[in-house]
Amino acid sequence: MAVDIQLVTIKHTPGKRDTSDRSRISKIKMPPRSHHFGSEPTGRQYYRLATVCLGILCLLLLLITAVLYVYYEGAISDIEKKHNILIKERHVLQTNYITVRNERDQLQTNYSTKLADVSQLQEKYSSCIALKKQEHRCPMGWKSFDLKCYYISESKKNWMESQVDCRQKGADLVVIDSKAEQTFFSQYQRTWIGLTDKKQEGVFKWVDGTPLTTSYWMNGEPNDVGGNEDCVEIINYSGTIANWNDRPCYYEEKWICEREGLD
Ligand code: 2F8
Ligand code: CA
Repeated sequence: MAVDIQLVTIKHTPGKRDTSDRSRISKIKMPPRSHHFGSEPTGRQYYRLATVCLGILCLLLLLITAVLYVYYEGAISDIEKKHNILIKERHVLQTNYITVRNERDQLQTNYSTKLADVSQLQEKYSSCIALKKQEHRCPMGWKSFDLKCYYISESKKNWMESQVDCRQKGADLVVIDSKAEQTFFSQYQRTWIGLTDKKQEGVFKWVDGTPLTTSYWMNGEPNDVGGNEDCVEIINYSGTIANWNDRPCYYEEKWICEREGLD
């Protein structure tokens, strides 16, 4: 702080009192006590200024803190809302995933079943085609069974005439040499088959000369009633597979012829 001092020259003569000294000293200019605009601030004014600045700073800090609090409070609330929405979406997705997985398992099971069905149908189709081909290999009006052709008569003849008719057709009375064949013909009643013991009583032979190995006699047969029963019929009264009976050859019955398929 500069003090404006006006220097005044005082001549002092010893022994002589200069009465004008006081008036002269009073002429020394002192700086003004109060600060006016444009002049240098005092210490107190500095303190006041600093206090005001600190107050403003505190207010600013308070304001910034409040703004940041409001801002982050809103942001956190938004994040929480989004988090809750995501949790719900995840739950929905998990439920959908389980549903889709179950549907997939069901479809796989259905697919396997259908695949098995298709395989079964293909097998049936193949056997149908084979049967159809086989049917084409039999003459008109003949039945096809297991690669052979069979004629089942509508009229009735005795056993010998039946065999003659079969021969005329290029066949013989049926020779039953499998269970399937016997089962197939069990549906017919009182029908001549190609089995006889005419040549030797009690020794049954097929018309092609082969001996009888597997037989399907009805219970109690053959009994050769009256000593005259040399020809064999399917009687089928019992409804079982064992349905052969020996009977006198002169009886007139339906008959079954058997022959190979056509080439
Ligand atoms: O027609 C002859 C026939 O008569 C009976 O059957 C209906 C005999 N059955 C019994 O005696 C059980 C057959 O053996 C015989 O061939
Ligand atoms: Ca008999």
